[in-house]
Amino acid sequence: MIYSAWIRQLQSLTIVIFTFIISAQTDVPRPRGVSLSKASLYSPTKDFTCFDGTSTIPFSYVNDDYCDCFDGSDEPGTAACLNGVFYCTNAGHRPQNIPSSRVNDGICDCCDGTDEYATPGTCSNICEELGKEARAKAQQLADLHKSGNHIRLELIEKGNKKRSEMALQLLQLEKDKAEAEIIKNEKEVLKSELEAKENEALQVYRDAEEKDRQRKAELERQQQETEASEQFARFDSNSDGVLTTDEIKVVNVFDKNKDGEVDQEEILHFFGDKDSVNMEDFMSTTWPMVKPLLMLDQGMFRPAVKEEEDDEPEVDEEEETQRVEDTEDVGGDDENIEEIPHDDADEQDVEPEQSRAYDDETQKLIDEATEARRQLTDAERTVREIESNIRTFQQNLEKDYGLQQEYATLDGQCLEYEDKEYIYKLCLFQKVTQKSKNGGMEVGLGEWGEWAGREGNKYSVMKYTNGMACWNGPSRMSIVNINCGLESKLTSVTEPFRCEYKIELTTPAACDDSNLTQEATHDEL
Ligand code: MAN
Repeated sequence: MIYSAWIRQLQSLTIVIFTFIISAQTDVPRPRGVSLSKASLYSPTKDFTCFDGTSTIPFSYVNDDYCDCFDGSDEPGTAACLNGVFYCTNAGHRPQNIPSSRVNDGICDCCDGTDEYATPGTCSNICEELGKEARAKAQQLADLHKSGNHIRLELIEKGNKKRSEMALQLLQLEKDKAEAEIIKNEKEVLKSELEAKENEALQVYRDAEEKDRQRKAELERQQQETEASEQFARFDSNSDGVLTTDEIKVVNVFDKNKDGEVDQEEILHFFGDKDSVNMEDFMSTTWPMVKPLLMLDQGMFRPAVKEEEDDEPEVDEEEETQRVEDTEDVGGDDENIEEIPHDDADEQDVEPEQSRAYDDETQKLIDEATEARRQLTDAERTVREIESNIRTFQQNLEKDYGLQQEYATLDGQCLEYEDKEYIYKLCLFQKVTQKSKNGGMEVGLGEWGEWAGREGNKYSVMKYTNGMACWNGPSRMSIVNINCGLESKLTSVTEPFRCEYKIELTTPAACDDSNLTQEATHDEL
């Protein structure tokens, strides 16, 4: 306690030095490290209240090199508080706020050297010099913005024109769409009408086809029947109308496993549990099992032969037009197996619809319906194309092209940048791509996303997202920083983080005088 009281007394002595050193650059008396705007908060005639309101201390405690306030507001001119703020006027250049912990630390932070007042001579005042440089730079920037602003104004004019033209075009497209839809509806009606007629005419052909199919099926059935009864007669050696096990035992084709005899198992297979089969059983059960074996033994299905008429064929032993030798299967004799008759005339009757010949009237109806279908397809395509154009126009009209449409004419403009390895391409408001100079495919580094500048300067940064997936990582994306320049060009492309690209773009669209003022204000601390 004694020690701290002694320190406090000692510090009081320095108050004169610390507290009442009035800034040389201004008439307003204020403690060291206090800005003009805060001077009124430090009144030597009153106690001082910490900025956070937590305590009130005698004014003599301000800048006494002892930290009394939690927020460090009592020690703006010393390094006593870790969180204090020291203000340097930097006359001739920009004023600055530095952490008061840097006061008298041997390092010159302020260009006027006031932060190192304990060791006069350590820091010289270089504010004039810096200020001059900064002013020259600012002037250059102002000049650039001024020249660029002319171009920007042109861009604004063109941008607004483009947008109003687009709005008009959109209106026109809506009208076109309405008309195209009327045409489409008409074509639909026409198509239905003509297709109904076409269908009616074709039904005649379809009916004929169906009749023909049924006739052929019947013919086929009859052929099967004839064939089966012939074979039955052949196997039924005593011609008693019943095929017995004894009769089939001597016919090789019933020897399914080709072991030289027709055994019980084989008889069971062909006759079921019966000792004999009549013609009816034979046709329905035995013949369908025997026929494939017979044909297999012959080594083939027989080639087609001509049939006299497409009527029910009258086939008997004498009239058989062709016979195929069957030396082994049917009892090993020379008996022939009749070939399955084939209706040659049928082939002309059923042809694929496309190649079928129609009568002139039907063909005319088909042609008219085909043309109506084609016209409807065209009309539908036209509507779709107009709709797609409408969508594009709507999307473009919804895009944010800056406060005054200054970026509108840049939409779709592509700019390239080459480094050692890649060629980068930014198509504004569309996408960013990267192509290796060693070949290979183009890699998408992002599609137009949004403006992403900080508050108050939204149009200074563009974000392109959802690029090609990074190997084992997220989608590639690109950030485009925009600065004023007399022409639109990319001045640098880097990849500060893997698959995150940083692009510097200059464009006259960003040469905005009011922006410049904002920036300048921002720099004034
Ligand atoms: C490619 C390029 C690079 C990227 C890697 C990630 O080589 O797109 O920019 O860093 O892929 O695998």
